[in-house]
Amino acid sequence: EKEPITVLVTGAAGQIGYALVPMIAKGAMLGPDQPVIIHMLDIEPAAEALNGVKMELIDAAFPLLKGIVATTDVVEACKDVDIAVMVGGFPRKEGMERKDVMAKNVSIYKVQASALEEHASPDCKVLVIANPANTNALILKEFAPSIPHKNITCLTRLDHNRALGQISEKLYVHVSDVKNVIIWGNHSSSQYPDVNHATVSTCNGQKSVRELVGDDKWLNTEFITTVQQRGAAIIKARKLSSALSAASSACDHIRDWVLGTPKGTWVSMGVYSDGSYGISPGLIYSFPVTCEKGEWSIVQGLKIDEFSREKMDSTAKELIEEKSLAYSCLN
Ligand code: NAX
Repeated sequence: EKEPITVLVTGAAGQIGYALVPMIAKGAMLGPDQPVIIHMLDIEPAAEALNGVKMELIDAAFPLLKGIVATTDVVEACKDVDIAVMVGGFPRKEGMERKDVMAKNVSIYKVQASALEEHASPDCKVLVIANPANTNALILKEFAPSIPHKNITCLTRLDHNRALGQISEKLYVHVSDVKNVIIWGNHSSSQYPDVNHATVSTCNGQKSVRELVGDDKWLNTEFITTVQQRGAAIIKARKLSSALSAASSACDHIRDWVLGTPKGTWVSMGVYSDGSYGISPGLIYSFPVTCEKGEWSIVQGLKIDEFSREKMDSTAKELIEEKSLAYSCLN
């Protein structure tokens, strides 16, 4: 039997946490033959609820689950962690300024970065989900300088999967036959869902999504805004934000990162920009990536038209603003 992999979930008593931990324990994140140990961190007011989640994990008798730690102690939570999924954060409440929310998250991510740096496995892979996800990931990177920057990512896979879902619904094809959409930029409504390189597998081979849809107007307007605003639509319908789809996409993100993307397929991940596609280095920006042997690389050489260029730059601009807001909270 394989050695267990230790996965930390912060904010584990919350909605996404509740959907995510059973998926991890069932092998949806690391594979059906990979034993796991789950560490769950939350804050003191949620300690009792967190313990309830632990009780349910015990009651579910998951064969792959080899250990559970439920704690409010950051150091205990981070100890020997191989994968850290950062779901905990401070949500924006009514009447709060953007800057105040940023300040709260900056201080949370600063502390958790240091704990990961000191106590996690040296090659720990980090996925930040809590919003503002890209900027929280950047803060984490700044305060955990000994964790390789390639190990720090944020979640835009949910947006990627939402884009696949919209194309599948439009074309009446199965979602697993659609691939290579791209989410560029920030996990916010400024993101740019791009279908220019996306394809559908048909009995006559791969066909371009743009040709099959045959409606550039829809693709350039409604499709984009539907994906950008999907989070808000879920809140309106459920009176709660997306949880099961976020948890499932987090599993997809880690699974593909660790086990590799299928040949000819890329996915979207928020990663540290190296200047590819003219995006300022030093931002955590969502790019198309392929993964092999536990490492992602940005897909190179895609043709970018003027329409895309403008949208890619405007979401980068928002990230530059968020970055300077975050840095102003450090002083
Ligand atoms: P919940 O409010 O249900 O859960 C958050 C949990 O985090 C709570 O249990 C809270 O006590 C805990 N927490 C707060 N501060 C903490 C700290 N310092 N350390 C550890 N735990 C802490 O929110 P939920 O719906 O689960 O969403 C979690 C985060 O995901 C939010 O920031 C949300 O905006 C973000 N999302 C990001 C998505 C993405 O694609 N990147 C999509 C889904 C989601 O909206």
